[in-house]
Amino acid sequence: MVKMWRISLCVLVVIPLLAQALEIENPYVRGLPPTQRNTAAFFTVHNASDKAVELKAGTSDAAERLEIHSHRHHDGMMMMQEEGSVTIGAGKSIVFSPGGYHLMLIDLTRPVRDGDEVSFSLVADDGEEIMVVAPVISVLKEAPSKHEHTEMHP
Ligand SMILES: [Cu+2]
Repeated sequence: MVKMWRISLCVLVVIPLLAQALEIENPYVRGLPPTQRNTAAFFTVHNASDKAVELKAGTSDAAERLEIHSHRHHDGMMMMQEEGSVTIGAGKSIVFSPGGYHLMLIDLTRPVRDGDEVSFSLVADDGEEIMVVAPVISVLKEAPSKHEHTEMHP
């Protein structure tokens, strides 16, 4: 009984700490042919806290490194550009989606096929690491994007 009590106390204490300020919704990783060395992850990140949070790329079990990228129009072309971080205002969301912000998985360490799972993380400015497990969805199943044809990378 003592053990039981300890466990339930633990649950009571831990849950409020796990009520993260940041919520990752609808994550997925783009599945590409195995010849591709890089791919991208997409998701919506919501900041439920009352202060802005700065997010940086963390690590992944499927890539050597991660970078946050955005797309910019430059001389009529869509170019992608590395962002050191993104800041999400209090109560706000940022959508990572094809043609916009995305988390690049660079130098894949294993194939990422449709139906696989990939984990990746994001790191908040307070040092908290947010772990995400995302399904891989083939690029062929992705909803068409009006920017798709001008993207400079997979
Ligand atoms: Cu990119």
